[in-house]
Amino acid sequence: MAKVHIIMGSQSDWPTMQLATKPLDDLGVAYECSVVSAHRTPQRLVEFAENAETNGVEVIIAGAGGAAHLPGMTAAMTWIPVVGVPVKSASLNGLDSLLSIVQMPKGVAVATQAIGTSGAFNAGLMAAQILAGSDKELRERIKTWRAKQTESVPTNVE
Ligand code: RP5
Repeated sequence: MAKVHIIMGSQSDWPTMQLATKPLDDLGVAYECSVVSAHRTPQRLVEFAENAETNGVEVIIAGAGGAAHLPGMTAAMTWIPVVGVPVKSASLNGLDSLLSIVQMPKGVAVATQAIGTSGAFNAGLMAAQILAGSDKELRERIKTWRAKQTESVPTNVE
């Protein structure tokens, strides 16, 4: 099974969460994606979190919007690192999602990213960086990827 699992609260989160797959594809990191809702499918969440270690998952990316309890509840049920993505919501532009995800109580950690597509992209990058701690080849690919990004930024304003 893939070491990275991307979960999201709804199919409607996919246009945002698919950005997380971009750096993973670029860096050759395998992943799986599922809809798991803390509110609408709570039992699916329990099963996912309880079986994640057995299934070989090493990093979980969890995105949700509004009352975004998915990342925190997942983190509550597993020691596996959870990277949280606040999905932009219709009513409050994702500020509700951000605060729901970032304000974790001491003792249960979620690595919260920025609201929306930047956060989703960086969640993929963060997952790769976590895995790179024990994967030298991936580490080198990340260094190359970062160097290319740096080179792509022009000095001159056109
Ligand atoms: C959350 O509610 C989901 O993560 C999504 O961002 C939001 C709205 O879901 P839908 O009503 O579009 O399914 O649980």
